[in-house]
Amino acid sequence: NYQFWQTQPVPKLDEKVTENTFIEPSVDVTRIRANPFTLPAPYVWSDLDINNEAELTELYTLLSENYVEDDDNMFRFDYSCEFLRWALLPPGWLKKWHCGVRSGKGKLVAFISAIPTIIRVYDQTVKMVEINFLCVHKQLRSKRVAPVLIREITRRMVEINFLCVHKQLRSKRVAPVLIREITRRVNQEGIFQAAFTAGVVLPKPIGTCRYYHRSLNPKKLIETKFSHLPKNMTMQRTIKLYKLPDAPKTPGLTILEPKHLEGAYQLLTEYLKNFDVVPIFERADFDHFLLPRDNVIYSYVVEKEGIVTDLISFYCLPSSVMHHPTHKKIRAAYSFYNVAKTVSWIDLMNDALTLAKNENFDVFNALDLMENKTFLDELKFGIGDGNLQYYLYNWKCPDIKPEKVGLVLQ
Ligand code: YNC
Ligand code: MG
Repeated sequence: NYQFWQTQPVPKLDEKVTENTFIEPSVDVTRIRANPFTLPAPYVWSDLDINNEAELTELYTLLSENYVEDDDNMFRFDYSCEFLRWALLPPGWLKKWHCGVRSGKGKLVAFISAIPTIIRVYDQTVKMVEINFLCVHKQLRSKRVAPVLIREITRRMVEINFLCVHKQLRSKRVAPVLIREITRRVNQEGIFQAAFTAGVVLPKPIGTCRYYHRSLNPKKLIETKFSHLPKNMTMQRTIKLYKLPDAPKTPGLTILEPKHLEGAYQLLTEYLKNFDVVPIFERADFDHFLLPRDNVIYSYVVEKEGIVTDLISFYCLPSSVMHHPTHKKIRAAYSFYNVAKTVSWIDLMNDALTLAKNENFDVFNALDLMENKTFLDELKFGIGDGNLQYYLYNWKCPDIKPEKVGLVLQ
């Protein structure tokens, strides 16, 4: 198992890590392989120009039809074009890190991206990339027929012989080629570590977080089977249970504007010192990721006499509802970076929920990281299914508990 991952500089799943250090030493960039890895014919590499509306739309289409789905294949992430521009064009972005694959006919069939970042892990601060949007078109994925055959033959308890899968059904194993190729392109820039998250378990998570969901529009969530009507509850009682105030309660709470950036930046930078894996934002990165953009990123501060004392932010990531006659999308807000200094977490995040409700979101999602466990129950969040695993590439460190994770990726 882990045919690919066992060849990579990552700890074994059962390894107990006590050091905090790289796995393979960095090498001189002149020694990095100069040529791209070979794709199976007739596929070819094709970097995407995210600033070009037509190419961005091609990426949007690939992801909206083939990216991450829930375990029951009812919902699929629907990252918007504006969101992809925000996530893929931060300060220091490179076109060669927007790595696409096209078919013989020129259709975009796979993608992987890297963006530059600085990550602090415990007491080590390391230049890294964040890897995201790994996607292979459904028709090109491993069909994984062999395991099904093996399971069936084992069930019948006969001798295993003549195991054969038609070539067209065999795994093209495109994902490992994408990962090796983006690694090569990142290494070419003198970077040898990466951070990423995934729903699947690979060797080896540095931490495991859980998603929680807070209904804002329970009727629609129930109609789409995102959630279900609790036993002994009517729709009317459920709607009442999740009702929020008409407006936020904290005095001085306002939309984050350019004049707040320096104060908000200092506030978050200081706050992130409390955690064991965090991004080290430079001012330009902070401005890029926190300045509000409609339908992408929503940020608010508490300001008193020009001093920024508290911060709220959440990003907008809708999901397509795959098989519903009328509801086509769920509009979800995802908690991003928040700091509660002069108000309680409960009061601050109740305002966050109210702001999200008023921006027409159907649900507010948060991971159980940083100090989030202090408000999830009280504010009526329910636990989600499945974990979000945090990974570092070519780095090993002791396990990090969710409440010590201070990194939120898109
Ligand atoms: C995954 N999410 O285990 P083994 S998250 C990493 N991240 O390898 P094949 C993954 N590896 O077990 P398929 C992975 N999912 O043999 C699977 N794998 O060692 C591993 N889904 O490849 C898997 N997007 O081509 C196995 O699989 C190998 O055709 C199998 O393609 C996989 O963006 C995939 O969930 C995920 O589009 C592309 O299923 C496809 O099935 C798909 O036979 C829907 O691959 C969308 C989806 C993933 C979202 C994400 C983070 C990605 C991180 C990648 C790792 C980066 C490493 C650091 C590189 C830079 C380093 C520097 C410096
Ligand atoms: Mg494949």
